[in-house]
Amino acid sequence: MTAERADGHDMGGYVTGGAPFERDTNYIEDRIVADPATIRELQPPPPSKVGSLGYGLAPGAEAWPVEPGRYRLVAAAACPWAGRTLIVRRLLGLEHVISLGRPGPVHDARSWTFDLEGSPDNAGGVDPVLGTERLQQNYFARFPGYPRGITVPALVDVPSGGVVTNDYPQITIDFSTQWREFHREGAPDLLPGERLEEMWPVIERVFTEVNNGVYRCGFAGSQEAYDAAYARLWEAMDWLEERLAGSRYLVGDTITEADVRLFTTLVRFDAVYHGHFKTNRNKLAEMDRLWAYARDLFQTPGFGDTVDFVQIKRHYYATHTDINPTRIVPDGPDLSNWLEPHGRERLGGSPFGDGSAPGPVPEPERVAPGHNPLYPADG
Ligand SMILES: N[C@@H](CCC(=O)N[C@@H](CS)C(=O)NCC(=O)O)C(=O)O
Repeated sequence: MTAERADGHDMGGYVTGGAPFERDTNYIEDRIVADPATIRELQPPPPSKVGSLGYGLAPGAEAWPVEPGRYRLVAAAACPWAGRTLIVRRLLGLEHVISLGRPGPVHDARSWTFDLEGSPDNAGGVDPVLGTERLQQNYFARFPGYPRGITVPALVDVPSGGVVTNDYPQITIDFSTQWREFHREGAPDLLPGERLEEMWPVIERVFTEVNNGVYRCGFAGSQEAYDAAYARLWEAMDWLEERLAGSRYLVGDTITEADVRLFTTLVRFDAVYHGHFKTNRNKLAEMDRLWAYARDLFQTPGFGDTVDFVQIKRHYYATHTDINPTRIVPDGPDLSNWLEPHGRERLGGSPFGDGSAPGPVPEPERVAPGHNPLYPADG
């Protein structure tokens, strides 16, 4: 990050002095769709920070065709927004049609680098499919001098090497709706038609108050902004704690897109947000229902098996040098508790409804031993 960035953060990184944190939600809004001609005919979507369903292209955006093997998802395991795409890709079984490029956990002012330690994929610090060292090169291949954040997740067109979209709120929706032909057998319906009306307001509130709420605490530029952000976050956490009393999942009795979006924040909560972002009224592990719910998801194939706690901690503590100038990564907390029984089965429901769980994670994408209690260092 630099001071010249179009999103204006000016305190050497992520914090704008004296001000509340404002997320830059301007994306490359192109979409990869099953039927480009039809999508071009549909009405443009209303402004949204959570994506849209049933609408056409945003003004100025282009439609790209769904095509197996053509696109590469660049997703750092560290990042919660990228984490959504990793989970949904796996739940739907899209690994065989959309390949995965994995940057290391830390990026500098010039962006994410393909230097993931221990990954055979990235030997020599170059993505083996894209041939680039930095994701910035793929942004520049499409838009020379691209002035905004070089962010993950990004979908890259392999033949041209250019980024097609980094519009993460839309990417997972399009995985569900546009790539249907390539979903695995037994893939869950993460956007069930009969639940959408209930789901959108939940997704919206989870985004503004929780997903983004933790960042609002962490990157607050004044005591006042932090205090307000903290109160706002915990009001939403208390709402979720209540909401999860009667039903196993956030919306209904099977997993949906809403659960994916909440999970990526909850799984980072005690590991980083509680300390690094000062969201410390209490730990997630001290909230009975939310904690049991988060463990339930963690233990569901497709969720916990995408989580790399070592990369997550390293990313936050070493990248946000304005709030952690020493870049020291804390040793704690003990994360083995994610595997404790959750007891949520008694609420009924089942994660995949009429479908089935995804199989094991393909070997090259497996989280390294010791980075997640599902894959112990000595196992
Ligand atoms: N750009 C999006 C979300 C994606 C995002 O922020 N990803 C982070 C990692 S968690 C990133 O790539 N940051 C690089 C940067 O901002 O330079 C937003 O701010 O809403």
